[in-house]
Amino acid sequence: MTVADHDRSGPAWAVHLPAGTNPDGVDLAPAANLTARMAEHWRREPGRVVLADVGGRSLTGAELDERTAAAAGRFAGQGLVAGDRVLVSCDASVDVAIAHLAALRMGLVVLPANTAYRADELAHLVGDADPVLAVVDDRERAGWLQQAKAGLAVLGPDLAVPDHAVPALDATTLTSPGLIGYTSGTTGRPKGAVLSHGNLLASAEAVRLAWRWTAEDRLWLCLPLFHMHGLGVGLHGTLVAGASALISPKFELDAVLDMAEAGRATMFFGVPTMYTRLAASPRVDALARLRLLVSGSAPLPAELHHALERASGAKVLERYGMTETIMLVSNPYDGERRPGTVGLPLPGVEVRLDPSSDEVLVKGPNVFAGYLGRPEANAEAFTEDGFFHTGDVGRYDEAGYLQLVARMKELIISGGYNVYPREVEDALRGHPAVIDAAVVGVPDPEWGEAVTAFCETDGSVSGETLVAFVGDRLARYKRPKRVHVVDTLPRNALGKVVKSDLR
Ligand code: MCA
Ligand code: AMP
Repeated sequence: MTVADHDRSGPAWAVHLPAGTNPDGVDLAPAANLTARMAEHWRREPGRVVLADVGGRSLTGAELDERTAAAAGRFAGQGLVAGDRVLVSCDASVDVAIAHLAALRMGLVVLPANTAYRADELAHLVGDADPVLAVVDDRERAGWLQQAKAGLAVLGPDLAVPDHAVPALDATTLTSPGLIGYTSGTTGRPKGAVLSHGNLLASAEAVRLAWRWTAEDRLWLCLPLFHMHGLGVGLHGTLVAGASALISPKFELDAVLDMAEAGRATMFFGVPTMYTRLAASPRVDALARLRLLVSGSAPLPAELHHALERASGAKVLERYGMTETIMLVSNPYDGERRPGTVGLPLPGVEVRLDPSSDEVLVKGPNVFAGYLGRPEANAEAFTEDGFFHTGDVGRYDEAGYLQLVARMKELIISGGYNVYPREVEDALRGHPAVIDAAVVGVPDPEWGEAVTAFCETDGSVSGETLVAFVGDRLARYKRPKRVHVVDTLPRNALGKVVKSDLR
């Protein structure tokens, strides 16, 4: 079925529902908050395994219920109360999932932070959101955090502090904040997108319905748990569906193929860079054993979609999301999956294109209410009738599927990670030999876009030195893959660098 075959009288998203489902009966907030919804499953089927890791550890629903309650007690013992903020920066593991869920259950607000962040990037988050405690799995990052805020309490993901009385659990409301996801939005330094329990629950419910996610599913979860893809979709989606996830701290090609061959999982979520590597493997046909392969966070080239299908028979399902909105648009599970498109709005989501710019505007229970402490940015982020400006430019294809054709925001997406040119340019300008710098994304077969810098210098520095210089200051994935030292940057009559000439 394509959207053209679909009954147009209902919402556009009804195409995602199983045949015979009445869209009016869809409830994207079927519990008081996100964790209450998860806990329903733990109580109903206490013996079902819900989380496992590649090391062979596994937890049933009853065990996860108990472990998260105990972890909440430990947070309480450190003096934390509902509404307090906790920064979490750890490689994916069952322990960090427990700490995260415990925090949500007792009403703490989680600030997930990339483990690649360096001192300045962490200091920005700490200065902006003022966490009272950090959960970190690395001494160097713990030290940077404590430099940024003297006296900040830091625990490892095992929360090795004494047990304490368990506070009230699952008692927040749908409007209570649950997560603050840092993203640069359309401009400037990273801003904290405040996502409520209602936003997180609505998005998890929407993908549960659209992707036919059931308790029988096992997700191979090798995405980081500090971005919405791994956390809001992978972890929350699993637990809202009453399903299970196998957590791996790293994407490893052979591990994914072994898992698929052995039938250890039914679903895999990845970024296009992962699919590029999978497509190059002679064992890629193993992917056909999975019920569902989802791609997102960056464009999946249509040729890659076709190559994967030719080699394995699997048709990857591409979807579109953002930190501020979690999941927005998806190709249908049952209908046609159209390569080069992101599909149709997910349940509850309204999408429209700005008539003058074709910018994608969105509204729905999944969309955040605003950035932390940024009244000006918030005023610009929404239309008068409450649609959020995504900064992505779209158009509809002949079947009514959304295609993302450009970005209005100055964003480079490398391997599924966002890199803001301004941040890299500022780091380069911090080198005494650099007069000016311009950073662009250059199409790249592995990373999608490769961060590439052009620098006007005094002649005393090499490109390699500048790459290393940036690498010491910013997360390493932001480091330019190439720095070109140039005599002059192309500028327009106003003196502004013409980036299109550089690309
Ligand atoms: C690692 N490196 C990178 C990247 N990742 N360089 C550029 N871009 C990257 N994304 C560099 C490292 O700095 C290192 O360089 C070298 O590659 C090897 O590092 P390693 O960690 O071993 O790399 P990898 O394991 O091969 O990582 C590639 C990856 C990873 C698996 C594709 O980048 C990844 O997990 N990406 C997914 C990110 C994600 O979850 N995005 C979702 C955000 P050196 O050795 O020189 O230091 S967007 C989102 O959440 C929204 C809601 C959405 O729509 O999903
Ligand atoms: P983030 O701010 O990290 O949440 O990144 C969100 C951005 O990633 C979106 O605004 C899009 O530009 C991009 N994105 C996510 N999924 C897709 C996709 N399937 N195709 C193209 N771009 C995507």
